[in-house]
Amino acid sequence: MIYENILVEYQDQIAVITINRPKALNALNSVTIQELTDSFNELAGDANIRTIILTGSGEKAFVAGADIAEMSDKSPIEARHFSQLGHKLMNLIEALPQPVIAAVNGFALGGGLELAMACDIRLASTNAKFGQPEVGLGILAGFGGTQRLPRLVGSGRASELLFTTDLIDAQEAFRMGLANHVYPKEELLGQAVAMAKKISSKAPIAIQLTKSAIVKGENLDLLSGQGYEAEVFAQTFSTEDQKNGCKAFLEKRTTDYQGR
Ligand code: CO8
Repeated sequence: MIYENILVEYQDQIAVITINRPKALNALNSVTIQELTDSFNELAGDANIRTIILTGSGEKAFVAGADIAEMSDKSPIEARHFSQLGHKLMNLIEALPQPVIAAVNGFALGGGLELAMACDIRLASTNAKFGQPEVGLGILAGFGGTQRLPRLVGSGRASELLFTTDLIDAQEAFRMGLANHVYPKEELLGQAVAMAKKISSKAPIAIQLTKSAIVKGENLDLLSGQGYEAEVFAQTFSTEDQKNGCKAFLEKRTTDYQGR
């Protein structure tokens, strides 16, 4: 598929999606949100792709937020629709069979941070900056920021970021648990690919079910989460990969997982 605002590249079992509006610091307009939705939907059905990396083009930004120029004149009804369009994309990322790594290569603000938070893992470059500037524009973090940020960093720290609009740097994001690792800018994508390769070498169905247990577990009490975990644990025992993986360990050899 040809896209206007994103690039999709493939490296073996890894897909790299690059948001490509560098002149607008990769701001999310509705076309970009729709293209991201379409590309993730396409990748969801591609069993050859085991891990996805999401990043931004240019020197400065991952994503500097929703497109303020497009958004500013919306009516309340249009704003709700825009918010729902964003939610649909973020929820799709969480529901994907493959893990998604956000390679945050600069500003991740507003909708950009919300997009990164919908990914499973966030890696940051040293120049990355994170923040939720929305209340400084008279709006609020309407792509899931009021929900995902407190879940990720706790309500006190989330409230501070959401109320003050202060930006934090990559090291602070790392300390809060918002970024898993921080790398020099020129190493970020390579490190993301290295992590994606490691993930892609494991059993894909086990990874998919682990992801779904993590995502689902966020919204469940411990006992219900354990109930779901037992279900998906059982499901792995109907896969060839479980038989081969356990057998390979006992025979002191490695195996290539087939995703079945
Ligand atoms: N939307 C549209 N255009 C943008 C955006 C944006 N979010 N961010 C930057 N741009 C554009 C600038 O307008 C500028 O364009 P031009 O060259 O045509 O003037 C270009 O990108 C470069 O930006 P700057 O010149 O401002 O670059 P600086 O290095 O000086 O500053 C900043 C970089 C600090 C990132 C600055 O651009 C900035 O503050 N951007 C806005 C950040 C922001 O407020 N983001 C939150 C947006 S709101 C949001 O995300 C809501 C999500 C939930 C929506 C719910 C829907 C109901």
